[in-house]
Amino acid sequence: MHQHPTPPQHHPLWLPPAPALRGLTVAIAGEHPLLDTVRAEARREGLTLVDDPGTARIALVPESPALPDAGVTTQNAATAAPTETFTLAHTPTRTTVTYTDGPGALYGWFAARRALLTHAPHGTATHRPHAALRMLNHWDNVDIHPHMGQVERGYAGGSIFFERGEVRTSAADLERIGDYGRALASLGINRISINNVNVHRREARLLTDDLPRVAAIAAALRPWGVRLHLSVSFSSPLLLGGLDTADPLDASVQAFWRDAADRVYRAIPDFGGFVIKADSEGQPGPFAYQRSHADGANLLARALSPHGGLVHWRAFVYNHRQDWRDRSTDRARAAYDHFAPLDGEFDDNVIVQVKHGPMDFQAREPVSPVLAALPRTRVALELQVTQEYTGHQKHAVYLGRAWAEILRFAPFAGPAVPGRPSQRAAGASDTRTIADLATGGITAVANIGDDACWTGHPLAQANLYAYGRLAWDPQLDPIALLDEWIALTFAAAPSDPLAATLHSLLDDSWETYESYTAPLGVGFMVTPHTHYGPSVDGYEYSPWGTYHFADRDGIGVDRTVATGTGFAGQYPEPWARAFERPGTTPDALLLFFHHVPYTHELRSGATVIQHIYDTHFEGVERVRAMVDAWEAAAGGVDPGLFERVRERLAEQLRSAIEWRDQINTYFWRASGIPDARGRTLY
Ligand code: GCW
Repeated sequence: MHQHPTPPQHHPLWLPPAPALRGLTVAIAGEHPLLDTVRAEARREGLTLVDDPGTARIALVPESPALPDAGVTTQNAATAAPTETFTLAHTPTRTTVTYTDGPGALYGWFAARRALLTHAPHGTATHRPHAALRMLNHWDNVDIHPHMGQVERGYAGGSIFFERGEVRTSAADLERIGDYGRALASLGINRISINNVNVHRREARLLTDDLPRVAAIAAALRPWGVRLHLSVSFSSPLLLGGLDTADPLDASVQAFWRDAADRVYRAIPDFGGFVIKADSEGQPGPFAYQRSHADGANLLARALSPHGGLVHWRAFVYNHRQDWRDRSTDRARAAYDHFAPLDGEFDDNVIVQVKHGPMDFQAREPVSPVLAALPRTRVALELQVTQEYTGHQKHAVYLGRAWAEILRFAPFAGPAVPGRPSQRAAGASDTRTIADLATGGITAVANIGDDACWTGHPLAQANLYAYGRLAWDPQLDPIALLDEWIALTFAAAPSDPLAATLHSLLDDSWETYESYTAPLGVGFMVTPHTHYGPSVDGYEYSPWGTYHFADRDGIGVDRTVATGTGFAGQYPEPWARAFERPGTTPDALLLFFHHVPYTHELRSGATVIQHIYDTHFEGVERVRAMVDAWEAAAGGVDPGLFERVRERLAEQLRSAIEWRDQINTYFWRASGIPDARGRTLY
């Protein structure tokens, strides 16, 4: 067997050794494999284990002596028994965790640790996850893919799970995977899929030949309460089973999937299930057999259900071979058009996984209407932590604020009252948010790799942190989470100048990125294929369905019901009406819904063209300020980390200037309207 070199020492993420905990006494009562994990954690941190919870500085005590076994909830937390739950009583002299089950104890331990290290306010509160399923999807390939490399849309080196055509199972590899599991547990993430949703021939074999090695990965994650899922190919019966069909209604195909599921569960008894991208961007699916996506999903669901497994069936289905001349087809409509008619047809263990926006993880998109269109289906929200369209982990872009906005969007109610996110305009009776509607939980594409700092850009760790914490509790304030991440990672008190610098760098960095890239929600304008850097017309005459329709008079996509593609009509009221007219569409999304003249006046009062110039000039200045702020932090951080951030900020500035000049020049040439402030255009 090929011996892998020992991976380099990796960064401790937000869990560096905590001297402040050393020597504290801890009592941990109860028996459960995850309590053994907590005991090992306490020893690792140098705490003293005592028997008497009454005298301990930190005490973990069961709510009732009978612990349910390590088994799993698959229902939404709202209807499930209070599993994974704990009460944290944090006082000046004692921190007590009262837990309901093993996961509750594990999450309670990390919450206690966090409360002590961030000097959280004293008090008592019960914590339960908003959703039972909190997941990450890795787009890791086993083989190095000729176009996509080891990790598709990965910006942090190779995969921690695979290397050069093999599953990684050396002691060092499994240790790193365990450390990853530990970081996930500290946030409350309880599921990961380890391979890319584009399943090539080699990756299909994870389901067969590689199972013993996949089982070793599952074993490394198990002490952290993280269950493993695999992405599968709909064509597996042909690729692995020697059949000549993958038709979901064919008995031999059904038997193939039953056998496959039985085999996986023999190797991995707590296996999570299958993730699948079908009939999308060239992946095989049920359409080839004139079957529906419900037929396809239920095929896998029935094979998994005897074992309690789940199918995550992605709703990212659209025509990627569109003719750009065809103005009637709108990619934004596709997921709804495919899936809304199937509501009610999916088995209980199917989760339809929906990207947060109707297009594709742009820096700004409206929230997908699909999440409000499937009341009788379990739906999961899919976010993207890896920065495919948000700067490739070369640009510092903190996405917590973007995700909080998505999670709090209330499709059946108007916008929230400013400053009071839980309050809606008068008259709204159904105030359910996207987080409430995502009864199948929350998932996201991971941003880590075998890079020593895990995420390429050290500051991109903040995104993984915020994602995990928001998946647990979507009401958390993303900016408070940023400060929490800073405090834990850099052991920096809020008064520390380093904490202030990091905060200022990341705080509104999403809006900064948005300001110097594609304007007003129009999206794309990126270099085709790589999706890094500007190319205004890069996708304009392509088959991918991502157009901006800029001409000499105006720009934007008419998606209204009255005169456009009708996409706005996929929303329930009051949003359908709001998006139908430019005057009631939020400025940030104007060009997603409307084609308007460059002279169109935004709700902000600026014209579209002047807004483009202003934001692009300002965006670059904001990046310049980030560069300066970081220079001033020299000496206060580890020199290696300082250099890496510095080098990436330099690239961010170069790239922001490139974006500014290409976007501004393009629209000046197209419109012939000069910048009101006379700044340089080319
Ligand atoms: O965002 C696009 C990416 C593809 C990806 C696809 C998907 C895994 O460009 O690389 O493929 O979405 O989500 O399936």
